[in-house]
Amino acid sequence: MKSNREFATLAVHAGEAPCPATGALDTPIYQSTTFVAADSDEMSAVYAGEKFGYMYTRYGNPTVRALEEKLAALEGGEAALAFASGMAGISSAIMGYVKAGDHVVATRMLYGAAYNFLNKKLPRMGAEVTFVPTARVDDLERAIRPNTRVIYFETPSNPTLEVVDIAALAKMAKARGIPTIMDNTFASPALQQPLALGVTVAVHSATKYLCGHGDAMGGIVAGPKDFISELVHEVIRDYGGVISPFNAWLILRGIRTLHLRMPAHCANAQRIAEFLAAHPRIERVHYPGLASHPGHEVARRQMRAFGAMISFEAKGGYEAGKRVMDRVQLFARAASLGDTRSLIVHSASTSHRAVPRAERLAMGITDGLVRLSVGVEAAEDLLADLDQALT
Ligand code: LCS
Repeated sequence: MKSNREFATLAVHAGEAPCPATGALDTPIYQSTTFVAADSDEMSAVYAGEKFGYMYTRYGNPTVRALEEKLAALEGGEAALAFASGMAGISSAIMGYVKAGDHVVATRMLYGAAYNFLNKKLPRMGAEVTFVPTARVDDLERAIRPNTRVIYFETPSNPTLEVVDIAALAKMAKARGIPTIMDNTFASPALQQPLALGVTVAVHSATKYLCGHGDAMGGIVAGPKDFISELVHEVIRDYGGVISPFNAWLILRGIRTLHLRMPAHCANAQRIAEFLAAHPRIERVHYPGLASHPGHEVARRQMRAFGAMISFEAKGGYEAGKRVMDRVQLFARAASLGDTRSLIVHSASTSHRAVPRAERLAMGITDGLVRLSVGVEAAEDLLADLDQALT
């Protein structure tokens, strides 16, 4: 849905309207698996797609629809589709394009499960994937083959915060007629608008900033109407990764404050990144908001603010990283991100413990790497917590 309204207005209103039957202002949770037709002709018309109507929640649900319309508006896409989780959305979006015999180009710096899907599941279906170890558009272009069907990437990336030049990559791919899929989870549409920069399809773990409160899983795919319609008919109906109406409602509620939460997250993150960069116990800080970050200039061009994910390397390697995670008192030792509460993980001993060390190091995940998801608490309290944990 394209609209001239400002982002904040869309975050509050898009996709939602008072219930015409009861006047309920908030979108009801249509906790129903099935919907009744007036007669056989009406049901037949709905099944045939000749008449709009709900039949069965895996095929569509009014609460889920509200979430999809809100996201289509926020991402500036023609349409959007909600899924049970970010991974349900990501795998479905990729399967929406790729078939046996096709080739995919992807950046190597990806969320682990997205990498595994591309690396392990797609080859089983007869497709090939080339992973490019840098964020450079030239390197991605060199990996293209005549049968490359899609380019998949993520920026800023999880957990090393690499930045890809979205407009440059989209332009190169478009010139070669190859669709692009971009994971916009770390930035959210409040900070970064991939479709406006030329990307074909934006995907999200709605579990993160969109929901914002760490209480519901969800995924979003936003892009061209034809593609979304194909996903509805060819992928979600048969693979079944549909979101529950209650989770869709929680995420809808979260999104209404996305434009208020993101600046607070980002302001805290900027202060923490600067504090860490000057700290004697820290080797290196990865945050696109620091002038020293290799992607800083590109991030400045394509992001409204630099996000609230930071990773840093504690001096002293594995044990030092683990110690910081063990000593924090306010940061929660937890996976996930995008919560109002600040979260911390030492990657090598937790999320990446199964990845062989050489492979992990090649991904930039050093022994001492610690990832922060900076919440919306008072910055002073977060800084004091990190300071006491480091010293
Ligand atoms: N994309 C990114 C960038 C992510 O960080 C995640 C999850 C996903 C997709 C998948 O979304 P989900 O299916 O979980 O909704 N990231 C997680 C993380 O860093 N720790 O735990 C989950």
